[in-house]
Amino acid sequence: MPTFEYAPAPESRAVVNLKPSYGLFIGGEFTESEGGSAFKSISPASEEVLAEVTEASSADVDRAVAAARRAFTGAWGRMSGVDRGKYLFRIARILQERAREFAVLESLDNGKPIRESRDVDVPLAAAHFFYHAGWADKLEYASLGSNPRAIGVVGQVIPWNFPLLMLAWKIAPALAAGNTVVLKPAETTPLSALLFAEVCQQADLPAGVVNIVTGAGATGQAIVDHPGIDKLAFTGSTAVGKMIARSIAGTRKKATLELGGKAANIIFDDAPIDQAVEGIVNGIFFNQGHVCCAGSRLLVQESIAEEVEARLKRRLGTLRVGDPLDKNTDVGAINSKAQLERITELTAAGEAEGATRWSPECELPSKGFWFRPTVFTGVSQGHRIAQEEIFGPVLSVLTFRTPHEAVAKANNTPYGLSAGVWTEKGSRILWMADQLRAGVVWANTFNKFDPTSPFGGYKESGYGREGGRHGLEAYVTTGDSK
Ligand code: TAP
Repeated sequence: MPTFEYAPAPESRAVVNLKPSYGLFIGGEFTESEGGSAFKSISPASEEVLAEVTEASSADVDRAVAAARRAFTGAWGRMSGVDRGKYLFRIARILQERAREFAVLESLDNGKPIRESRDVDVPLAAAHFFYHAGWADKLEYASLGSNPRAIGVVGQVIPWNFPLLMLAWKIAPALAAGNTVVLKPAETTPLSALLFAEVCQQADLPAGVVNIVTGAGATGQAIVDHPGIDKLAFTGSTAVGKMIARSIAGTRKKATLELGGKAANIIFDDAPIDQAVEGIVNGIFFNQGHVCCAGSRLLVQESIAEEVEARLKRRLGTLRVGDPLDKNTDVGAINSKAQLERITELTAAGEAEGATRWSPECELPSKGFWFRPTVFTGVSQGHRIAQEEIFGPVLSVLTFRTPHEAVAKANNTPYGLSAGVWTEKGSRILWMADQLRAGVVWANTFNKFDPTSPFGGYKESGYGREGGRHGLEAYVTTGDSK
């Protein structure tokens, strides 16, 4: 396979002031670990070490929970909603002011194209803080139940695919409702959370309201198991979500779990095909397919299958894979070696099970973790690539004849997070939305996100919603639920 030497553009790097090493953010300050160690965060596009990051020990998690408790029983807990809202507005504005820095850092640490971090991740993260700032003084008008108020100290564990955005989904509603937070970012993408800690300092957020503890799974487990945590919010794999549900069974901890997905993107024969092809590309190749709601299964009506496949392949030939910091890049790096291995293993299984594999010709950088956009045709419902979450730039194509068959195939996975429907018929959209067992159904579009709109899954995609009034509900207790 042809390769080329990848060197990140130095001028874009210059906007980020990376420190050689980062401590933990506890009680409003960056501190050293008590007995923990350190790990390196690397750029998945070049394998260059970006910074050394602290691996929090359980003693560090203890300190973070204690700091969060002090803030909750102290200044933050007593603060009016109006004043809490001012802090959230301030954070939102600082995120906007430092948008370029955040976008470059996110692309460096995660590998996603700068066009996406600049136009999606960072603006949406700011939008979440703006939106929730507005709720902070209106909780009693949100139909959340009688006397809605904060739950207490919230433990939050997030994945690596949208590091800053997942942080915003978690922290903004928690703070709007008056809670305090201990958050752990994923091991491979801790840097934007640490930059966010600087934003908290810049906004003068009272000490201990937000605490960031970096580390791997063991640090996450220490948060989950900590008796001082009142509520947990987890986004990640279904496997870890199940372990967490088992860990907290029988405790007083409330939890919301946002887990995996295997969405169907369903194209009917009356759909505008060029638009649908763009929707398919966006559905699975946005963020290298590292998206829980990615349209990883294309269900296309049999009568147009050949035409859609031909146009899709033509379009894929125009995608640019490479330097995440280049504004023309469409598909960036795979986030980690481990994830690349998982994608490689599952795609090999797709071939072994008899599906036909296709990728456009493209050069890949010689260093870093890369995977060519890949399409499998001739996929059967029982194939692993039709059932398991690949979490990479890999599309499995299946066909259907009737709407009932489309629904049956779309619902035939353990997951139920999202789906897309492409058709001119409004009545069919409504019928499909009713029949599809998916928390989000997009019509004639895909991967659209908005802070006002609740997001979450059915079945093994988890429980609880994030975003909108429904998302806020997970962060309050009411007169009826002490
Ligand atoms: P996971 O491996 O589950 O990791 C998620 C987070 O949990 C990471 O911070 C991870 O730490 C931590 N963790 C690992 N083991 C843990 C344990 N035993 N106890 C507590 N925390 C633990 O998922 P991932 O690979 O980062 O992310 C990909 C998955 O997230 C996909 O399945 C994707 O669908 C899902 N996801 C879902 C959504 C929604 S909204 N439903 C959104 C984005 C992603 P380390 O990374 O440091 O190991």
